Amino acid sequence: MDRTLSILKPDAVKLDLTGRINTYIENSGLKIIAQKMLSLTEKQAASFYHIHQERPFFIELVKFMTSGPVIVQVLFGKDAVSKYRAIMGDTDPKQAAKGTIRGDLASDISENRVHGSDSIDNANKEIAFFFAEYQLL
Ligand code: IDP
Ligand code: MG
Repeated sequence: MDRTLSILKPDAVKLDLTGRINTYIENSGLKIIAQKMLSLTEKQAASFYHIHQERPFFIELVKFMTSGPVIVQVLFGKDAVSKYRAIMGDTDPKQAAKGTIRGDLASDISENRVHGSDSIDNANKEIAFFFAEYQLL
């Protein structure tokens, strides 16, 4: 069993998609063991996404992630990291399979509804980040 860090991004909150997204998560067998609505500061968003700081979309990404409240979650279960990546679907919703969160509920690569950790190591780092900033767990 392991844990992964999920963020329902500002677009998901704005469009009232959080209940539907949680249904995808719960139907996959993953447990939502922590969940908190919060607003990221620019500093927090930039720090969270620091691995992308050289990418051309970095400024746009930080602006988007601070454009409204998000819901940060910790998901728990067997192979939680890879299972959540699978039900999220491809980063680009146009490439994402039907039946996935992004395939069904998103259309734009920059506003793709959800974040999920991409490795167990990064999941632990991301959970620790939100614990330190917000006592999420
Ligand atoms: P991931 O969210 O599937 O792990 P990453 O490559 O880690 O994808 O990118 C982080 C986030 O940056 C994406 O979810 C998306 O919001 C944004 N992003 C990635 N690629 C692009 C792009 O080409 N244009 C605009 N935004 C992008
Ligand atoms: Mg990523």
